[in-house]
Amino acid sequence: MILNPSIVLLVPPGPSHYLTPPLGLGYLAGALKRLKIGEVKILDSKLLGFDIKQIIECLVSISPDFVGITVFSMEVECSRRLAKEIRLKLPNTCIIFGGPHITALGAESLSQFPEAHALMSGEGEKSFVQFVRGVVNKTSLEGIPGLITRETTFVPPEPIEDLDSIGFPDWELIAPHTYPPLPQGAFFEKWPIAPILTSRGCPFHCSYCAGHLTMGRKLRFRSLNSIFDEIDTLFSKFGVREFHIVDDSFSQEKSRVLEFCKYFRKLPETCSFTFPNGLRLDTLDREMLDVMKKSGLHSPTLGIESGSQRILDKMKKGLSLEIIKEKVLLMSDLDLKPNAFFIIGYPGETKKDIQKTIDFALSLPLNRVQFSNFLPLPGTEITKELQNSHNLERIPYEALHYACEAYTPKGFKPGEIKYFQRKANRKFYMRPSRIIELLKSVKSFRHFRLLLKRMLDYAIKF
Ligand code: B12
Ligand code: SF4
Repeated sequence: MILNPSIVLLVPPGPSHYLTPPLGLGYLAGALKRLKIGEVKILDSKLLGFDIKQIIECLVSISPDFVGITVFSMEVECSRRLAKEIRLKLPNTCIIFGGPHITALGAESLSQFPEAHALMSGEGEKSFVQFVRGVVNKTSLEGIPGLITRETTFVPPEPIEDLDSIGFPDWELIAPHTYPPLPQGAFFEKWPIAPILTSRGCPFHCSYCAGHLTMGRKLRFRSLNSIFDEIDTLFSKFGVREFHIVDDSFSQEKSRVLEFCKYFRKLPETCSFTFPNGLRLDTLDREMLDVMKKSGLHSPTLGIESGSQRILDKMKKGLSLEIIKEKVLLMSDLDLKPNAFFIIGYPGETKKDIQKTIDFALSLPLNRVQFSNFLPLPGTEITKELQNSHNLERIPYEALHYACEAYTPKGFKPGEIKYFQRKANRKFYMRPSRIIELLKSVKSFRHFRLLLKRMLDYAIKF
């Protein structure tokens, strides 16, 4: 029996430019720590700039009993190679995969990861603890929600109803100040930054979104006390001054938002917060936005997605162009400097629709935008539709990244969607007002260097 198992939770290398503390692994480490299970380490190979060889060297020096790897769909290939190497060099280490890709594919991903001993679908805080305990104590692994192995019967994952019961991420292991000043969205007001999750789930049905696969459609809230405790810890122990709320649906309950702001304003030093993943527009009103602005909100990102009503309807976005315009103008009026996400190349889209999206983006007082190419993410409604209608023979996992053309809609030549993406970016950013604003948003020489490096990398790779 292993008395005090050594557990390494690992972020695999990958093509993404994003570098933020891995909240999911932080939560898993927090759950293990609270129950005093094992010696846990988080190895963020993106942060360390490690390739597979360096990861293996590091793992060999630790010789862990368990390696838990988080996988996004675009990282399947390198995660598979990584597992192969781990199995070769550390044959006694138990390898388990989890994260959005595993959750989307379920048991189907067993064949993608033949070296894995187990996979975990859904939220992992409770089930991963049960799994580690089961392996360590050599007890049955049957009945653990979300666990996928070649030997056990699959029981679907169970959403964690009482979010307070799982506590916080283990921030010691993903300390915000160790991450470079290049968060999601690349710009910020204050530093250091911590991502924070105040709720899980989203009741909407956007057809391209995979969020509900892990977090479900039912909104589950943490108590305000628990959120404030975490903010206090991050503020006083880790010096965090900006909070990036990564909820899928933060603004759904107005009274909760107002309470959150009331507390946030009382922090001993002025702090800022924002929503880098997208804030639902229809739930926002002037009072809420005004209070959020006075409490430290800056440049929230909005999920606008399209300037064509026809495409918005196809996406099941539940938003009209009029509402979008009204809310963006309201935000601009309050000097909130909104940013926005747009999707280019959605199935069924025409060149006219794309032009409408570009024109719409240019017509709005937006601060920054991201034009992403449409990603047929596994398990989403639109991907299933494409598969069922034989319009997507194979999901190109390695291309499931906003900069790649992972899908070319009918009526377009391969590469044309990328061309429109570049055109949209050029049209938006090559305006004096945007260039000045971007330059004004650079915080330091280090920030400038990192931005430049990312831009060059982007130009070379994509
Ligand atoms: C915040 C966020 C980001 C952040 C941080 C991501 C990170 N590394 O944590 C940033 C900005 C970096 C990001 C980037 C991208 N993202 Co993102 N992101 C999210 C978002 C909104 C929340 C993720 C989060 O923090 N959740 C909270 C934590 C607690 O949950 P979690 O990370 O899923 O972890 C839990 C479980 O998955 C599981 N688990 C996770 N790992 C492991 C490992 C083991 C061993 C076990 C047992 C369990 C386990 O247990 C954890 C605790 O419950 C989700 C939407 C959503 N609702 O899930 C999209 C989402 C995960 N992102 C998505 C995508 C596509 C991307 C990008 C590829 C998009 C792009 N622009 O190109 C990039 C690239 C990411 C990368 N790998 O570098 C997709 C993923 C789909 C897929 N099949 O891969 C999602 C689902 C959104 C969508 N579009 O539908 N993202
Ligand atoms: S895109 Fe946003 S609003 Fe739509 S279902 Fe996903 S998380 Fe919810």
